[in-house]
Amino acid sequence: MNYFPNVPTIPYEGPQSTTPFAFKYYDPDRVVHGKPMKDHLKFAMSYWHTLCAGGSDPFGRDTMARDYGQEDPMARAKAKADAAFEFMQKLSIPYFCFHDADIAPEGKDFAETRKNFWEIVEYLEGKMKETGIKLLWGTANCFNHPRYMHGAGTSCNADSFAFAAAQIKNAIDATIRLGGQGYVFWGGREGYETLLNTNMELELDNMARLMHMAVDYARSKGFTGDFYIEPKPKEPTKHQYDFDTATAMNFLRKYGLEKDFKMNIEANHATLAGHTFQHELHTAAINGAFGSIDANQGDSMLGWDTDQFPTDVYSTTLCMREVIKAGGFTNGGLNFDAKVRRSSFTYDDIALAYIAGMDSFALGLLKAYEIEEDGRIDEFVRNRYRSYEEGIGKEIKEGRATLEQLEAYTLEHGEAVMESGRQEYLESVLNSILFRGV
Ligand code: XLS
Ligand code: NI
Ligand code: NI
Repeated sequence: MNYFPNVPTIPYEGPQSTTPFAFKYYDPDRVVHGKPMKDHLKFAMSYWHTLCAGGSDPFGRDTMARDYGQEDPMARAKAKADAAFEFMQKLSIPYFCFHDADIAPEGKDFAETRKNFWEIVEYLEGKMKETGIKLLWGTANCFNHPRYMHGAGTSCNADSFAFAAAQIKNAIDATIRLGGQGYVFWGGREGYETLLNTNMELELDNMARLMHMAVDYARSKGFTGDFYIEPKPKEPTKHQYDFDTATAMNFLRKYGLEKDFKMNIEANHATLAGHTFQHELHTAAINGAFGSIDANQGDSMLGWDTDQFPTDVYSTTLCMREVIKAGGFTNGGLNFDAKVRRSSFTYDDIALAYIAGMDSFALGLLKAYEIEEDGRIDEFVRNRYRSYEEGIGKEIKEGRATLEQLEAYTLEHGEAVMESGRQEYLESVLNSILFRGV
């Protein structure tokens, strides 16, 4: 069966190419700074948006056929897996990510759901062996079902908490079985609408208890990968507990989870929090928590999580600059947590969207290294802080200065002499590198 009949195996044709089904910048084996592009970028396909999402929104039903020609739910799940692997092979995508609920249908009770799930996990395992495609990370969908209307780990109802734990146990087992090096907690319903009905302290304590259980269990089963929190400030709940990286770091440190958890930063979640994508990546990196990336972009005109394919090359370049500075990915990668627009409803559109996203990050990678080689921006930043390299600045930086000493210094030296931050100049340097050759 061929689920993407018009989509060929996508070749690299170079920047001059006008072929829609060809990469213009992503050349998987091209060596960039000692490493093939594919190892720098570690692209992953999101099972949910790519194979499951049908295009519905609050005002309209699905626009896209996602039944893979099968009526029976288990037959459909297998056809969906076939489609997934056909797609990844054609696009040269080396990894995928999934929620338990993406891959297999829900049964009449948890026992049947679990049976369905494991049947498909085995099916995926076979496909992975056949193709060499790997699992980047796994997760459990603890937000869609009505039992999670009050939260999962932060639910007021202990049976909902228990159900979530049962799902998470199986999702961890599957992640380990399939060789995944990451396990994600995105706090879908972990937040609240009003303090009139909420015990925030208990909810947060319980969330931490669930995460500790997950870590203890996974480590006891030999999992050596990373756990990730995926921060998001709002949507679905008004106050999401994992608002942004700084908030999530505070939570991890309060509960002693910071050794096992890193961040999975999603671009659209960063912008919903009023931050840039770069800010979130940088905050994670300086806190030793740079982990993985959900690659997408929002729309500056819209205040919700549109999960669009990332095509803004400024953003992909600044992102890859952070990735390079953080030393590159270890267990993480670039997962396209992105979906085609409702009106881009054909199977071809999915491939065209991935090509656009992968090319944008490949270009971002090349441009990020050009920024580094150019050196002007890094040099400007270094020079801007030179007052901390000697004299009183050095005393401050090395922790020796006191308020009395600084008072005496100020009395002696008088007013500070200021220098420009040169933002506009630096933006023009960035443009000159991005559009070099015009
Ligand atoms: C939703 C999240 C979700 C996570 C995985 O906004 O991005 O897709 O990545 O649960
Ligand atoms: Ni995400
Ligand atoms: Ni999102």
